[in-house]
Amino acid sequence: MRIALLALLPVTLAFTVACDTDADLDGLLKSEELELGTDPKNADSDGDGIDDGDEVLAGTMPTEADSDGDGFTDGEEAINGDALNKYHWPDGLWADFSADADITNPGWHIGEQMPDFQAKDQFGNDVSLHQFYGMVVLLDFSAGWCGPCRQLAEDAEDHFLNKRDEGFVTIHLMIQDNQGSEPNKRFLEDWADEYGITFPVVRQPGNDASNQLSIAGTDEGYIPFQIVLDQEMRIDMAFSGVPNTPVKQRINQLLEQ
Ligand SMILES: [Ca+2]
Ligand SMILES: [Ca+2]
Ligand SMILES: [Ca+2]
Ligand SMILES: [Ca+2]
Repeated sequence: MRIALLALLPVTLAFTVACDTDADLDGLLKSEELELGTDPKNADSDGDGIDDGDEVLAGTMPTEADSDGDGFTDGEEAINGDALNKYHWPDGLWADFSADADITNPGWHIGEQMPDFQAKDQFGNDVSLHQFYGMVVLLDFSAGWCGPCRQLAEDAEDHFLNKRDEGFVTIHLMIQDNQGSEPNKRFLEDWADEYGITFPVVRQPGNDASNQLSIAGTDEGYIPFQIVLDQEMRIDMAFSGVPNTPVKQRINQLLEQ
């Protein structure tokens, strides 16, 4: 009897090892997949375009297509987004956090929450201010003919890239083109190209947001004019002039809060 049991043992072990395989070729054994909650028969369990094993290596969630909750799948973020940062999106696309917006004190004065407004971006797509709710926003009112505006634009992209992963976005709202007319899509493209800009460069036909700020007296009537919005869309600071060091200092403070 004892002899028979010993003879069986290697056979049982071999059977167990043979079962714990990587049948879907995603780099994870069946036992590992069962522990993770992934499907051992499907290499890409959450259907985001990245295999389960690669997700484990990258630190993203193999059971959640959009690991950081910014609306873009891990696969969509693979080329030039960041699948682990909700404020870092694929180039040319903006997240939409407008569903989070909690506006109880709307208005155009300092301390009030800036009402939402629609605009067109440099790609011809619609974008709205409240898409960036929960982030610190630098809203820059500029025009093509305005030399000091161009001076500020020189380092705008660097500033954006340095701070965006902390929850910061810049928006250039172009109120006029080089000739003082309402800007068109082509002008926005040229502005973005000239300064290497990857954040939203937008136009608002009728310039209602700019007009409302003037009526409220928040805007002193000349550009470059910049507004800092806190994470709750409150108009925290208004500033005209170059350089805009106080604006950058205030943005740093808000991001640290
Ligand atoms: Ca597997
Ligand atoms: Ca996946
Ligand atoms: Ca994502
Ligand atoms: Ca992201």
